[in-house]
Amino acid sequence: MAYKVDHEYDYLFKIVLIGDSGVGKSNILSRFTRNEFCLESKSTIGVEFATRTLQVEGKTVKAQIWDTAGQERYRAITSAYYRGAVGALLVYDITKRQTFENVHRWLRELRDHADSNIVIMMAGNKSDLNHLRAIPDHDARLLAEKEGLSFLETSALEALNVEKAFQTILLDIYQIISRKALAAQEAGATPGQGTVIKVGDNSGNSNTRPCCSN
Ligand SMILES: Nc1nc2c(ncn2[C@@H]2O[C@H](COP(=O)(O)OP(=O)(O)O)[C@@H](O)[C@H]2O)c(=O)[nH]1
Ligand SMILES: [Mg+2]
Repeated sequence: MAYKVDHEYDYLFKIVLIGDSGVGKSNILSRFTRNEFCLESKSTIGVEFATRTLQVEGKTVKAQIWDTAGQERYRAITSAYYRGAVGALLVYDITKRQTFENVHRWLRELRDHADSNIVIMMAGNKSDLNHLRAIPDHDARLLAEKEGLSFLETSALEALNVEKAFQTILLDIYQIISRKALAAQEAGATPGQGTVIKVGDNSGNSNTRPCCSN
């Protein structure tokens, strides 16, 4: 839940990371929340979520970003993962066509399990591997337009567009809820009531795993 009551932040938004195994979800998360990157994949040890607090339009927003523990490999992500999520970062690997083809599957999964108003950003990760590119930027752009998604190519390795991807999602979410709050006010809701956005379980703390510990 997010209430405008805590001095620590104005809003708490749950965002889920989805996409095929190996596309770089966990590294996007560690890049965004800890500015770290791991060369080896450690999909067996999963974090539940990690958080980062940042400013969006002058408000303090705590992004609570959920990562899988590799369940996507077995197509076994439960609906609890999506519950309360207001944003999703759907990641594919620009060097692996199959991960792009599977974007449709992930969109279906979101449609089945997530809130219908969820903000979705598609990210073509590993843009640093341009010489191995299998998906032209143009193809992804067309798909994003058709499906009504935002789109960016990212590199967790080179820290390219990771920040921008999350900033864009958070800004979109913020604008949607601001509009809703305004509409509620105009409809005569009691002034002074905080905007409440359900974002699932809020135990508050980031639950991180060691990455690249040596
Ligand atoms: N070159 C490159 N490799 C990446 C990038 N992001 C992740 N990787 C590598 O891809 C592999 C899978 O990454 P991981 O974050 O575990 O993917 P996940 O299964 O989607 O969580 C690891 O070996 C990472 O080092 C990137 O932006 N560029
Ligand atoms: Mg992972």
